[in-house]
Amino acid sequence: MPKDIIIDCDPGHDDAVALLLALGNPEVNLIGVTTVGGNQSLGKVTYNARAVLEAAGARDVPVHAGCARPLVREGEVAAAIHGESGLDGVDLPRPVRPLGEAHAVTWLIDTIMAREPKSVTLVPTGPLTNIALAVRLEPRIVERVREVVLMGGAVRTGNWSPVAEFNVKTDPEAAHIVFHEAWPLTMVGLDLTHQALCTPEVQARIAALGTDLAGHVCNMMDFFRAAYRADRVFADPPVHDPCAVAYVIDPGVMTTRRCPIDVELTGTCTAGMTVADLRGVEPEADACATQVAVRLDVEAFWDMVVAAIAALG
Ligand code: PIR
Ligand code: CA
Repeated sequence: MPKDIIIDCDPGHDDAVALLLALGNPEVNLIGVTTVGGNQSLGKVTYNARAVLEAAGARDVPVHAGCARPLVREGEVAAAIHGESGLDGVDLPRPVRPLGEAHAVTWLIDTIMAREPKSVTLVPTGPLTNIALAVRLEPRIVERVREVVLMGGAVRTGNWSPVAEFNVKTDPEAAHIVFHEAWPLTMVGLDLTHQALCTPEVQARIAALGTDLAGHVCNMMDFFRAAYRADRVFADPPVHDPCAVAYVIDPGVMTTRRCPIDVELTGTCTAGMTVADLRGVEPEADACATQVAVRLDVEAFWDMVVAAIAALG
């Protein structure tokens, strides 16, 4: 039985690949997509989410727009890395199906509460604003959700500050709420996702599929690579967000370490940092609900992504 998942995202080149992996892999069933202001404005990322689904032929997956800005702080976009549209470098078909009417937060709550307990996995790949609001509005979702597997945070080096990652750093108060709830939570942060590099070899495998969709992915990766190269840290772009989906599909694709994780809110140079307590022996699952992803099986990961794009035709 495939696992039901909801991706809460801000597409975004890597969010787009996360959506494709979820759509093309038989182990997961994408029951809906919610969007949040992050990489670009809410309007732009919501359009992009719909366009990606359209390009993948997924016309029946609902999209619901959520929060336009963080809970407390001013919004910040990542135009330097994702462009003015949030998904620069690719020309996707115009989405035809209308946007879902309900706000993402109400839709998330209603969907989770209406389904079998512990059947829905949440996969946030943007700032955690929608998820934080949902859990405050309806705390019972904590018990109903199967698990939360999110892309965000960093134990070691950040990307939006020396120690903080974009999704957590742009809405740390929301992240604080989400990390402190009792649901099982896996943090797939930069420590893991910086291993998921779209090398020319990987991209050649995607290009060789020869489909329109594979062509779109290659165009996205060309833009993403150029943007990352401008920073002169990465020769190839780390494709963050599909790593979280990959973990839901097969937890064996990465190693994890169980540990308490807190979110820094007040530090003068550390706001938005995820502070993982790695001291001492690893706690048991019943004593600690959070874990951090550490090492990726890079081959297995890209095999999964290529197979999913192939399956979508
Ligand atoms: C990626 C992102 C934001 C900024 C940079 N520099 C790179 C987006 C990705 O979509 C991913 O979800 C997360 N935020 C990585 O920090
Ligand atoms: Ca993202």
